[in-house]
Amino acid sequence: MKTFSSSPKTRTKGATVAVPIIQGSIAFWLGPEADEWHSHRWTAYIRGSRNEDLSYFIRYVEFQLHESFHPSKRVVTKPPFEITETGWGEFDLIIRVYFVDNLESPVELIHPLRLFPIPPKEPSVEEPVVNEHYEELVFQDPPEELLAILRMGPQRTIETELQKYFLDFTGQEAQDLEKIKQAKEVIRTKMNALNDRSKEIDEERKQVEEEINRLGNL
Ligand code: SLL
Repeated sequence: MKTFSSSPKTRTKGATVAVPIIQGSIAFWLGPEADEWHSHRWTAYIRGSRNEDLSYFIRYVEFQLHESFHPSKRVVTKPPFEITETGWGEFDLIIRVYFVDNLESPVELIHPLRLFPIPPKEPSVEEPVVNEHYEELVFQDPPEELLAILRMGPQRTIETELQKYFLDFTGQEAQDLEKIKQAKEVIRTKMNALNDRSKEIDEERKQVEEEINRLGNL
């Protein structure tokens, strides 16, 4: 979870908005005939969890690639926020998300580009390697205008050629809530155990005190 907040200038008070986003990459093996330095074609991206157009609150996205790519920094100012390249190796992409409101500091995400399936299996030109992660951008006390934009939400969804490979994160929010519920249960159980232990210790202390008194009276 990325939490950040804006300059104090135009902050709202007590407003928190979380926007789910997906960072991902999809890589195709280009087959046995392909040039060994360009064995894969891959696309890395930021997308909405329901393929919403994110440009309502994202101004642009900067993709920082491995230095073997020229140029290694790519800026995408329009949705879909994605870049496509060919290459041979895996590396961590740095993805910087800049917001429509300049007061809001950019957020940096690290995306591990994956070209080879885990666990390893025979390469296939049909089946790409999909690596997607769910993230939540949490805006705390955003500027008035941004708050209004965030509350209004996305105005449209976008379609891309790769969307048939996207993973389904629509259940993620429900899953997060379930995890919180389970965590609360674990904490409750531990609290009960601590309370029991604390009562035992009180009891032991009482016994020791009684013993000391008894010895003192001898
Ligand atoms: C590795 N640490 O050794 C990584 C580096 C770099 C991948 C991977 C460049 C392609 C090009 C490319 O694929 N770099 O030159 O256009 O696995």
